[in-house]
Amino acid sequence: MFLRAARREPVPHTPVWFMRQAGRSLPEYRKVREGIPMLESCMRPDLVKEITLQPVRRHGVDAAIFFSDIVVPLKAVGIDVDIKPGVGPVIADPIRTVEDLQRLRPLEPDDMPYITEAIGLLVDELGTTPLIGFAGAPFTLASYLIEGGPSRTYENTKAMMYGEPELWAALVERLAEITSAFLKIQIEAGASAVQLFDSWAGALAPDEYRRSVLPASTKVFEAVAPYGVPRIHFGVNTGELLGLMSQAGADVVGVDWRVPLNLAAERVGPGKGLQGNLDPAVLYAPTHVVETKAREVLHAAQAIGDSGHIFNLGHGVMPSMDPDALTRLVAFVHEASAR
Ligand code: 1CP
Repeated sequence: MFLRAARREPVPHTPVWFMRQAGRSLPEYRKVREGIPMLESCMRPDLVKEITLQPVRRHGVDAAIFFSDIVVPLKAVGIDVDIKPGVGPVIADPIRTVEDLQRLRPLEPDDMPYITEAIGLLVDELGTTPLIGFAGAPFTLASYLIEGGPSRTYENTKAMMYGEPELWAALVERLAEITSAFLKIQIEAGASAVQLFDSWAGALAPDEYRRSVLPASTKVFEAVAPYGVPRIHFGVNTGELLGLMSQAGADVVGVDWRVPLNLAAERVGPGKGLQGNLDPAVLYAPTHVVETKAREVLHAAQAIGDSGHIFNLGHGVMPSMDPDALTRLVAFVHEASAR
């Protein structure tokens, strides 16, 4: 269902999955992760398999998203990165100069045997449920590498982008190669779709995105095009960038909750699928409100016709969310969209 919708083929109902569906909202996740650091858990195929399957079992979503993190390939090429609880990715020595760039070597297929193994286990177990592979886009990865961790303002990132355009171009070029290699490893192991997360690209004005980010992200989409798997492109707060993110080469554009899908359809242009875009915070409201809002999303998606919509939240599941509300939402979307 998910793959057919991503290819804009007719579907009996709208498929649904949730960004960050695997993770802290689930008690069974907290249980298996107990005492195991985040990055270590990403390198243990048995755990990756179990955590990826948990939301599929519990919610009946139409796709699994591979349990990993956007910084895992950076770790694999030797960057000193850790994921700190309550903070996110932290880089010990940020990348800020031409010399620093030398530390970012290419990602080789043999660098991540644990990814290939985990995906192999998963594909066997998942049967007909597709597995979505993913990677961080060059801009979002660069923001962590340059800032040294999460940022609200991206001042060091933008200082390099505006002030040292050649260094910036070399950095995002290298990241495009690493990201392409990471996606290829996942597809070759059995992932049947990929999502490129440019989570923080919304910090940029369209002209700057076009100049400083679009070429590198386009390279990533071109690198995986020959595999023919659907490619999704998503970022938060990217209302003004949807046309450019579509242009980068996505088959499906992920939309956050700020732009109604009928408007997003005009921005991404003809022939593209849409993914989204219920405000995650709606899940904290009573069930009838969740259903009214979900119906509004389904209705707005009609702008692209009967197919091509993948229901999702406008960003990730939040740790304090009631998992039962998510399970109910999956059932509701299936029922309300039945054709
Ligand atoms: O200990 C924990 O449980 C840590 C929380 C956590 C989890 C569950 C992190 C730290 N990463 C992940 C897994 C993860 N990360 C997945 C697979 C799970 C799923 O989606 O079901 C995915 C797709 C990601 C991708 C990711 N990591 C993104 C892009 C998606 C998005 O949310 O926009 C980003 C920006 C990251 C960085 C990151 N990793 C972790 C955190 C808390 C963050 C964000 C920190 C920040 O605000 O910058």
